[in-house]
Amino acid sequence: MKKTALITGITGQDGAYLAELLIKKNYRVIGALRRSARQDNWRLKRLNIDKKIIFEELELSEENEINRLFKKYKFNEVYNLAAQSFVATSFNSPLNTSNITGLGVLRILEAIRTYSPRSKFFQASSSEMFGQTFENKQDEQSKFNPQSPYAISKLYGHYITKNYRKSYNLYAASGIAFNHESPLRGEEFVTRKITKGLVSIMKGELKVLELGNVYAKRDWGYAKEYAQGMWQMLQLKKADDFILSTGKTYTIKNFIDECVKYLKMETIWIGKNLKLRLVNKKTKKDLIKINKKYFRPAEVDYLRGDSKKANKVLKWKAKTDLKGLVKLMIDEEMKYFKMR
Ligand code: NAP
Ligand code: F7E
Repeated sequence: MKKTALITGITGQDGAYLAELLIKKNYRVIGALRRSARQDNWRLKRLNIDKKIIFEELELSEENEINRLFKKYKFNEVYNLAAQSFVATSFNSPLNTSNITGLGVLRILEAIRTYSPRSKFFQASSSEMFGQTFENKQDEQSKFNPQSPYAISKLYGHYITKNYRKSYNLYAASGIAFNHESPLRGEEFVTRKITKGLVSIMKGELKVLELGNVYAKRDWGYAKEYAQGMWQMLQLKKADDFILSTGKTYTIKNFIDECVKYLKMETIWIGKNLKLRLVNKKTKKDLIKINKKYFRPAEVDYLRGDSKKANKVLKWKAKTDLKGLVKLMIDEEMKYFKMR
């Protein structure tokens, strides 16, 4: 019998990779998307899977829409990937973020409890929940200290998932994923902003790229591998929480250096902090500048995950390192630049 899976956030980066994986595994994939005038499903088209998904409308703030789906289908697995996922936006839209990223999780859990208690549930938790951390590496036991409305909403989603697991004996698992990137990453996130920005500069379509705090450190992995980890979390006998991470951490500045190296651009850094600039070695023209408008009201300075548990129990390990990730992202940036 074919398994049926619901993926909320099917139009996002992770939704696309997870759908690709489940289709390969012969699942019937129900992709939940919210109504939008400019729905083009570019990620699903790029992976050539847009025709293999059954689309259903679902707005995470609407309980009725969620319940309707659970009455219509019997889901073996439910992956909740939908969220207002951009940390910077969460400072401007804290209520919407709390409603979607936080309470949205509860709406789905309530639908599962009421209509489908045997469905296995995956919640996309986030390393942002650790926030300002004082530990060298963060694992499943580390203290949470969230720094944004986004992270606080994710923490609510994380705890309500644990609570429904315990109170109602649901199979409800949480994957605490550290940053994962890919050519399908949204352009507002810093890695994609950099790969797209630098390629546009090389091609003469952009003069200067403006960024915020390039001294922050992140543990960046490859999103496709993280989708695999999410699926593995729902194949166990008992639901649990797992960290997905690479265990390595780099500054945004390190990420830029890796990109510049791969693109063979002759550049040097001049100045520091707000005056920091990346300039063309020959012409001395600015290529990257710092703009205060990209700084956040509260920053997360350092994240580095410890995935020992996922490694031991799931046999999951991140394989792609920073260099490999940069190559993947820039190669595809170049390919689609040529095709325009
Ligand atoms: P993403 O690319 O921003 O995708 C978010 C998805 O949520 C999109 O499909 C979006 O639809 C949908 N969505 C937003 N608001 C919605 C609403 N009100 N109702 C229904 N759907 C809505 O995010 P991602 O990078 O794939 O991440 C997937 C999940 O993992 C998110 O929950 C994110 O918070 C979490 N996470 C991500 C990372 C990471 O590094 N990528 C790390 C930890 C946790 P539209 O296309 O219509 O906007
Ligand atoms: O920022 C700094 C910024 O927006 C990373 C989401 O997927 O991962 C993501 O959240 C860092 C921050 O990702 C710019 O201040 C500097 O320190 O790429 P980001 P994020 O905030 O880490 C977590 C795990 C999630 O759960 C989230 O959903 O880069 N930074 N300059 C900048 N960031 C952006 N976006 N733009 C800049 O110009």
